[in-house]
Amino acid sequence: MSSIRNIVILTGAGISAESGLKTFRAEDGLWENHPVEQVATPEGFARDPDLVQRFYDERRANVLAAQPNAAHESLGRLEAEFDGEVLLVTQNIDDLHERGGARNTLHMHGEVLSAWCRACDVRHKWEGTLRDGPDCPACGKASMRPDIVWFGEMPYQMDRIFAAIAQADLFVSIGTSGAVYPAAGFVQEANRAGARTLELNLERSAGSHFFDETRLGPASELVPEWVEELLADSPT
Ligand code: BJW
Repeated sequence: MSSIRNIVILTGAGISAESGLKTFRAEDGLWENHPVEQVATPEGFARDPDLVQRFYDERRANVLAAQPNAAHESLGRLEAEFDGEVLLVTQNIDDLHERGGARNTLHMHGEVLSAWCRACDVRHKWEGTLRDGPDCPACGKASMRPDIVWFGEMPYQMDRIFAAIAQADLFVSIGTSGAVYPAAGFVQEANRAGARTLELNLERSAGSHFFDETRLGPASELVPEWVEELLADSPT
Protein backbone atom coordinates (compact mmCIF):
# COMPACT_ATOMS: atom_id res chain seq x y z
CA MET A 1 0.00 0.00 0.00
CA SER A 2 1.24 3.56 -0.76
CA SER A 3 2.73 5.66 2.06
CA ILE A 4 1.58 8.90 0.43
CA ARG A 5 -0.66 10.96 2.74
CA ASN A 6 -0.20 14.59 1.63
CA ILE A 7 -0.29 15.63 -2.00
CA VAL A 8 0.24 19.12 -3.40
CA ILE A 9 -0.66 19.60 -7.06
CA LEU A 10 0.33 22.70 -9.05
CA THR A 11 -1.47 23.35 -12.32
CA GLY A 12 -0.87 25.81 -15.15
CA ALA A 13 -2.44 26.87 -18.42
CA GLY A 14 -1.65 23.49 -20.10
CA ILE A 15 -4.37 21.70 -18.12
CA SER A 16 -7.03 23.98 -19.62
CA ALA A 17 -5.62 23.95 -23.16
CA GLU A 18 -7.77 21.00 -24.21
CA SER A 19 -10.82 22.91 -22.92
CA GLY A 20 -10.07 25.50 -25.58
CA LEU A 21 -8.38 28.12 -23.37
CA LYS A 22 -5.09 29.41 -24.76
CA THR A 23 -1.80 29.07 -22.91
CA PHE A 24 0.52 32.09 -22.60
CA ARG A 25 3.86 31.21 -24.12
CA ALA A 26 2.86 29.05 -27.12
CA GLU A 27 3.40 30.57 -30.57
CA ASP A 28 -0.33 31.33 -30.93
CA GLY A 29 -0.64 31.97 -27.17
CA LEU A 30 -2.40 34.73 -25.27
CA TRP A 31 0.57 37.06 -25.40
CA GLU A 32 1.07 36.74 -29.16
CA ASN A 33 -1.13 39.80 -29.80
CA HIS A 34 -1.05 41.28 -26.29
CA PRO A 35 2.49 41.99 -25.02
CA VAL A 36 2.81 40.91 -21.39
CA GLU A 37 3.92 44.32 -20.13
CA GLN A 38 0.74 45.85 -21.59
CA VAL A 39 -1.81 43.45 -20.11
CA ALA A 40 -0.21 41.68 -17.13
CA THR A 41 1.42 44.45 -15.09
CA PRO A 42 -0.04 47.17 -12.83
CA GLU A 43 1.88 49.72 -14.93
CA GLY A 44 0.16 48.49 -18.11
CA PHE A 45 -3.23 48.81 -16.39
CA ALA A 46 -2.44 52.35 -15.21
CA ARG A 47 -1.33 53.33 -18.74
CA ASP A 48 -4.27 51.85 -20.66
CA PRO A 49 -7.07 50.49 -18.42
CA ASP A 50 -9.47 50.09 -21.35
CA LEU A 51 -7.10 47.75 -23.21
CA VAL A 52 -6.53 45.62 -20.10
CA GLN A 53 -10.24 45.47 -19.18
CA ARG A 54 -11.08 44.39 -22.74
CA PHE A 55 -8.39 41.67 -22.61
CA TYR A 56 -9.85 40.24 -19.38
CA ASP A 57 -13.49 40.75 -20.48
CA GLU A 58 -12.71 38.49 -23.45
CA ARG A 59 -10.90 35.95 -21.24
CA ARG A 60 -13.90 35.94 -18.84
CA ALA A 61 -16.32 35.23 -21.70
CA ASN A 62 -14.05 32.42 -22.99
CA VAL A 63 -13.88 30.84 -19.53
CA LEU A 64 -17.67 30.93 -19.16
CA ALA A 65 -18.02 29.18 -22.52
CA ALA A 66 -15.40 26.48 -21.74
CA GLN A 67 -16.00 23.10 -20.10
CA PRO A 68 -13.71 21.11 -17.80
CA ASN A 69 -11.84 18.27 -19.52
CA ALA A 70 -10.88 14.79 -18.34
CA ALA A 71 -7.82 16.15 -16.50
CA HIS A 72 -9.87 18.57 -14.37
CA GLU A 73 -12.48 15.88 -13.70
CA SER A 74 -9.95 13.27 -12.64
CA LEU A 75 -8.38 15.71 -10.14
CA GLY A 76 -11.89 16.25 -8.72
CA ARG A 77 -12.23 12.48 -8.42
CA LEU A 78 -8.81 12.21 -6.73
CA GLU A 79 -9.81 14.75 -4.10
CA ALA A 80 -13.08 12.91 -3.40
CA GLU A 81 -11.61 9.40 -3.27
CA PHE A 82 -8.06 9.75 -1.93
CA ASP A 83 -7.65 8.80 1.72
CA GLY A 84 -5.35 11.71 2.62
CA GLU A 85 -4.89 15.42 1.95
CA VAL A 86 -4.93 16.86 -1.56
CA LEU A 87 -4.24 20.57 -2.05
CA LEU A 88 -4.71 21.86 -5.57
CA VAL A 89 -2.77 25.06 -6.22
CA THR A 90 -3.58 26.57 -9.58
CA GLN A 91 -1.97 29.45 -11.44
CA ASN A 92 -5.05 29.47 -13.66
CA ILE A 93 -7.69 32.16 -13.38
CA ASP A 94 -10.46 29.96 -14.81
CA ASP A 95 -12.91 27.95 -12.66
CA LEU A 96 -12.55 24.64 -14.49
CA HIS A 97 -11.07 22.84 -11.48
CA GLU A 98 -14.13 23.76 -9.40
CA ARG A 99 -16.48 22.73 -12.21
CA GLY A 100 -14.48 19.49 -12.49
CA GLY A 101 -15.33 18.70 -8.85
CA ALA A 102 -12.32 20.05 -6.94
CA ARG A 103 -13.09 21.80 -3.64
CA ASN A 104 -9.71 22.35 -1.99
CA THR A 105 -8.31 24.74 -4.60
CA LEU A 106 -6.14 27.86 -4.21
CA HIS A 107 -5.98 30.34 -7.09
CA MET A 108 -2.57 31.86 -6.49
CA HIS A 109 -2.83 34.23 -9.51
CA GLY A 110 -6.44 35.25 -8.84
CA GLU A 111 -9.72 34.53 -10.62
CA VAL A 112 -11.18 36.08 -13.74
CA LEU A 113 -14.73 35.56 -12.41
CA SER A 114 -13.95 37.91 -9.53
CA ALA A 115 -13.74 41.71 -9.55
CA TRP A 116 -11.75 43.64 -6.96
CA CYS A 117 -12.77 47.14 -5.89
CA ARG A 118 -9.63 49.20 -5.36
CA ALA A 119 -11.65 51.81 -3.43
CA CYS A 120 -13.09 49.59 -0.66
CA ASP A 121 -10.98 46.43 -1.12
CA VAL A 122 -14.07 44.17 -1.47
CA ARG A 123 -14.16 41.33 -4.02
CA HIS A 124 -17.31 40.37 -5.95
CA LYS A 125 -18.25 37.38 -8.09
CA TRP A 126 -18.28 38.81 -11.62
CA GLU A 127 -19.46 37.30 -14.91
CA GLY A 128 -20.08 40.48 -16.90
CA THR A 129 -17.76 43.07 -18.38
CA LEU A 130 -15.60 45.62 -16.55
CA ARG A 131 -14.60 47.85 -19.46
CA ASP A 132 -17.80 49.89 -19.02
CA GLY A 133 -16.63 50.91 -15.52
CA PRO A 134 -19.43 49.46 -13.35
CA ASP A 135 -19.97 50.74 -9.81
CA CYS A 136 -18.82 48.55 -6.95
CA PRO A 137 -21.93 46.90 -5.38
CA ALA A 138 -20.43 47.55 -1.92
CA CYS A 139 -19.21 51.19 -2.02
CA GLY A 140 -20.72 52.52 -5.26
CA LYS A 141 -17.42 53.76 -6.70
CA ALA A 142 -16.31 52.86 -10.23
CA SER A 143 -12.93 51.44 -9.23
CA MET A 144 -13.14 47.77 -10.14
CA ARG A 145 -10.25 45.82 -11.63
CA PRO A 146 -9.91 42.15 -12.51
CA ASP A 147 -8.95 40.12 -9.41
CA ILE A 148 -5.75 38.95 -11.09
CA VAL A 149 -2.16 38.85 -9.81
CA TRP A 150 0.04 40.71 -12.28
CA PHE A 151 3.84 40.75 -12.48
CA GLY A 152 5.33 42.57 -9.51
CA GLU A 153 2.29 41.80 -7.31
CA MET A 154 2.22 39.28 -4.47
CA PRO A 155 0.53 35.97 -5.37
CA TYR A 156 -2.29 34.89 -3.04
CA GLN A 157 -2.09 32.42 -0.12
CA MET A 158 1.68 31.97 -0.21
CA ASP A 159 1.92 31.06 3.48
CA ARG A 160 -0.65 28.27 3.10
CA ILE A 161 1.04 26.97 -0.04
CA PHE A 162 4.55 26.85 1.44
CA ALA A 163 3.18 25.21 4.62
CA ALA A 164 1.45 22.51 2.54
CA ILE A 165 4.58 21.87 0.46
CA ALA A 166 6.63 21.49 3.65
CA GLN A 167 4.27 18.64 4.68
CA ALA A 168 3.97 17.05 1.24
CA ASP A 169 4.94 13.46 0.41
CA LEU A 170 4.21 14.02 -3.25
CA PHE A 171 4.35 17.19 -5.39
CA VAL A 172 2.87 17.05 -8.88
CA SER A 173 3.17 19.80 -11.49
CA ILE A 174 0.77 19.71 -14.44
CA GLY A 175 0.86 21.82 -17.62
CA THR A 176 3.05 24.69 -16.54
CA SER A 177 6.19 26.00 -18.24
CA GLY A 178 8.03 26.79 -14.99
CA ALA A 179 8.74 30.30 -16.27
CA VAL A 180 7.05 32.31 -13.53
CA TYR A 181 8.10 32.60 -9.88
CA PRO A 182 7.32 31.85 -7.10
CA ALA A 183 5.38 28.87 -8.59
CA ALA A 184 8.44 27.79 -10.61
CA GLY A 185 10.35 27.35 -7.34
CA PHE A 186 7.81 25.04 -5.66
CA VAL A 187 9.47 21.89 -7.00
CA GLN A 188 12.74 22.80 -5.29
CA GLU A 189 10.85 23.51 -2.05
CA ALA A 190 9.21 20.08 -2.38
CA ASN A 191 12.59 18.43 -2.99
CA ARG A 192 13.94 20.11 0.14
CA ALA A 193 10.92 18.79 2.08
CA GLY A 194 11.76 15.25 0.93
CA ALA A 195 8.65 14.85 -1.26
CA ARG A 196 8.65 12.79 -4.43
CA THR A 197 8.21 15.11 -7.42
CA LEU A 198 6.39 14.34 -10.66
CA GLU A 199 5.83 16.51 -13.72
CA LEU A 200 3.05 15.94 -16.30
CA ASN A 201 3.44 18.11 -19.39
CA LEU A 202 3.11 18.08 -23.16
CA GLU A 203 6.83 18.82 -23.44
CA ARG A 204 9.78 19.26 -21.11
CA SER A 205 9.66 22.54 -19.15
CA ALA A 206 12.30 24.95 -17.83
CA GLY A 207 12.35 23.06 -14.52
CA SER A 208 12.06 19.44 -15.73
CA HIS A 209 15.51 18.53 -14.38
CA PHE A 210 14.30 19.29 -10.83
CA PHE A 211 11.66 16.53 -10.91
CA ASP A 212 12.19 12.89 -9.96
CA GLU A 213 10.02 11.93 -12.93
CA THR A 214 8.58 13.67 -16.01
CA ARG A 215 5.80 12.12 -18.10
CA LEU A 216 5.13 13.70 -21.50
CA GLY A 217 1.74 13.85 -23.23
CA PRO A 218 -1.60 15.70 -23.17
CA ALA A 219 -3.04 16.37 -19.71
CA SER A 220 -6.39 14.81 -20.67
CA GLU A 221 -4.59 11.46 -21.00
CA LEU A 222 -1.73 11.68 -18.48
CA VAL A 223 -3.74 13.00 -15.53
CA PRO A 224 -6.53 10.36 -15.56
CA GLU A 225 -3.87 7.62 -15.96
CA TRP A 226 -1.87 8.95 -13.01
CA VAL A 227 -4.99 9.37 -10.81
CA GLU A 228 -6.08 5.80 -11.62
CA GLU A 229 -2.62 4.52 -10.71
CA LEU A 230 -2.51 6.45 -7.43
CA LEU A 231 -6.01 5.42 -6.31
CA ALA A 232 -5.31 1.77 -7.17
CA ASP A 233 -2.21 1.97 -4.97
CA SER A 234 -4.01 3.75 -2.06
CA PRO A 235 -7.27 1.92 -1.33
CA THR A 236 -9.62 3.92 0.92
C1 BJW B 1 0.18 21.14 -21.90
C2 BJW B 1 -0.82 21.03 -22.80
C3 BJW B 1 -1.60 19.95 -22.72
C4 BJW B 1 0.25 22.92 -23.29
N1 BJW B 1 -1.35 19.06 -21.74
N2 BJW B 1 0.50 20.35 -20.95
C5 BJW B 1 13.55 35.81 -10.58
C6 BJW B 1 13.33 34.97 -9.53
C7 BJW B 1 12.14 35.01 -8.81
C8 BJW B 1 11.14 35.89 -9.19
C9 BJW B 1 11.36 36.72 -10.25
C10 BJW B 1 12.56 36.72 -10.92
N3 BJW B 1 12.49 37.68 -11.86
C11 BJW B 1 11.28 38.27 -11.82
C12 BJW B 1 10.57 37.68 -10.85
C13 BJW B 1 9.18 37.99 -10.47
C14 BJW B 1 8.11 37.56 -11.46
C15 BJW B 1 8.57 36.46 -12.42
O1 BJW B 1 8.48 35.27 -12.15
N4 BJW B 1 9.04 36.84 -13.60
C16 BJW B 1 9.50 35.86 -14.59
C17 BJW B 1 9.30 36.43 -15.96
C18 BJW B 1 10.94 35.48 -14.28
N5 BJW B 1 7.02 37.07 -10.65
C19 BJW B 1 6.14 37.89 -10.09
O2 BJW B 1 6.16 39.09 -10.28
C20 BJW B 1 5.10 37.29 -9.19
N6 BJW B 1 5.11 37.93 -7.94
C21 BJW B 1 6.19 37.81 -7.11
O3 BJW B 1 7.19 37.18 -7.42
O4 BJW B 1 6.02 38.44 -5.90
C22 BJW B 1 7.15 38.37 -4.97
C23 BJW B 1 7.20 37.06 -4.22
C24 BJW B 1 8.35 36.27 -4.22
C25 BJW B 1 8.39 35.07 -3.50
C26 BJW B 1 7.30 34.66 -2.80
C27 BJW B 1 6.16 35.43 -2.81
C28 BJW B 1 6.11 36.62 -3.54
C29 BJW B 1 3.69 37.44 -9.78
C30 BJW B 1 3.51 36.59 -10.99
C31 BJW B 1 2.13 36.83 -11.61
C32 BJW B 1 1.93 36.02 -12.88
N7 BJW B 1 0.72 36.39 -13.52
C33 BJW B 1 0.37 35.77 -14.78
C34 BJW B 1 -0.72 36.63 -15.52
C35 BJW B 1 -1.97 36.83 -14.74
C36 BJW B 1 -2.96 35.73 -14.86
C37 BJW B 1 -3.64 35.69 -16.22
O5 BJW B 1 -3.70 36.67 -16.96
O6 BJW B 1 -4.15 34.58 -16.54
O7 BJW B 1 -0.08 34.44 -14.57
S1 BJW B 1 1.75 35.55 -15.86
C38 BJW B 1 1.16 34.07 -16.61
O8 BJW B 1 2.19 33.07 -16.42
C39 BJW B 1 -0.06 33.66 -15.79
C40 BJW B 1 0.22 32.21 -15.54
O9 BJW B 1 -0.47 31.78 -14.38
C41 BJW B 1 1.74 32.14 -15.42
C42 BJW B 1 2.33 30.80 -15.67
O10 BJW B 1 2.10 30.39 -16.98
P1 BJW B 1 1.80 28.84 -17.28
O11 BJW B 1 0.53 28.46 -16.66
O12 BJW B 1 2.99 28.05 -16.95
O13 BJW B 1 1.55 28.89 -18.88
P2 BJW B 1 2.60 28.79 -20.09
O14 BJW B 1 1.92 29.26 -21.31
O15 BJW B 1 3.88 29.43 -19.74
O16 BJW B 1 2.92 27.22 -20.20
C43 BJW B 1 1.94 26.28 -20.58
C44 BJW B 1 2.49 24.89 -20.35
O17 BJW B 1 1.47 23.97 -20.65
C45 BJW B 1 3.69 24.55 -21.28
O18 BJW B 1 4.72 23.96 -20.48
C46 BJW B 1 3.10 23.53 -22.26
O19 BJW B 1 4.06 22.52 -22.64
C47 BJW B 1 1.99 22.92 -21.44
N8 BJW B 1 0.87 22.39 -22.22
N9 BJW B 1 -0.77 22.17 -23.69
C48 BJW B 1 -0.30 19.27 -20.88
N10 BJW B 1 -2.63 19.71 -23.56
